[in-house]
Amino acid sequence: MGISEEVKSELRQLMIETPSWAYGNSGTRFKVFAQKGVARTAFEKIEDAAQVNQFTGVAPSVAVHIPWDKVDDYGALQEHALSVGISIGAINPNVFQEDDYRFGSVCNPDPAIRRKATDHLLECVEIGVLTGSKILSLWFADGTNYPGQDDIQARQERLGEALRETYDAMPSSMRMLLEYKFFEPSFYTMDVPDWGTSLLHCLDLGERAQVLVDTGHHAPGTNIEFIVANLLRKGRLGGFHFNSRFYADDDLMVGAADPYQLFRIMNEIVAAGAHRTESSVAFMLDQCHNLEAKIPAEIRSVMNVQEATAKALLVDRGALSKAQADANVLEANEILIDAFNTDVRPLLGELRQDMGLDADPLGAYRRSGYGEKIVAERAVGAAAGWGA
Ligand code: PSV
Ligand code: MN
Repeated sequence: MGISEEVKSELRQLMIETPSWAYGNSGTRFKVFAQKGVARTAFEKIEDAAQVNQFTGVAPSVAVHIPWDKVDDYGALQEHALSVGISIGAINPNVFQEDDYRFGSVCNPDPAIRRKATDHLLECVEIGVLTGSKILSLWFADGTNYPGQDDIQARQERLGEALRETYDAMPSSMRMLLEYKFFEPSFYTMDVPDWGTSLLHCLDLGERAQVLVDTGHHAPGTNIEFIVANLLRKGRLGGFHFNSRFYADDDLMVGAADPYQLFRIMNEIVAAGAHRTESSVAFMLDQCHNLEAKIPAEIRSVMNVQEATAKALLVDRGALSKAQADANVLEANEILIDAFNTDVRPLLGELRQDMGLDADPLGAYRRSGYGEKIVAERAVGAAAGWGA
């Protein structure tokens, strides 16, 4: 097999999950700008996610957020997904948008509120079972704004208790991913601010608890690939929330701000073979398209992840190992840079044609008329969104 055939066959294995919330209206705390044709229901978000899969061929699942995607019949939601060629991916409980959660959810000093939050996590385990999902993806806005506001250690204990109860309720086919975020909405302490805290809880829980790395959740300058490498070594990298950021948790299209960082992350993934079908690392997007059209933005993002991965697959690993063993710093660095600077777009075009797809997913989507169709069909009724 020639190098490009090898790269293509590896690339075919990389699947990327898109988030239902990317298809709803979103914004900043200053303004949500409504877009025409935006999905009104969880069912329509799934139809939009199916478009991304149709044109890229590698986005076969959609993550849901509960209650944003709450429906009466989750079996029907799953069937709808299957009927448009995709499946329901990670279930994301939402315990951050009710007045009760002002001082936290599972870390709240009030046991009644902790009970309510944990019950929601348990409900999401059930929803996972009903929809055939294999991932419960947890993120907590919990934390404090002022020193002394609450007992840091007690909050960790409360968190551990809720996670334990939830973990024990999961079927053996389900994994729990625990996402960290260094600040926002809490400004003094977040209860899960970093990968160390997440990993400590995962180690306590068991093998099916793993860390989720949201690329926008680090202090500027953090070496994310180093975190990825360490979690991979220990089998505790559960997955990603890909997005890119210039300043904080900007939730912009992955690869838009710093394609070289995305390449360095995917280089660690490829080095460990974690892009392959047998890997359990979940490659998910977590983005909000406040200005740009949503479906093509998700298509673009999937393509960006594929491009970074293709470049990582082009790294000459044999030559790199030799240069590293010889402590040939310049040569080793050049090998990475050479791969990063390769234009992989023709190769990806070929791969798509091999898969029976259009070489140009964005052009094909635009020509399909789906964008115009949803503007016409969804003119009446309220668009989905989380009203930020
Ligand atoms: C929090 O900022 C976060 O990254 C979590 O993953 C949430 O589920 C998601 O964003 C909501 O947009
Ligand atoms: Mn996230």
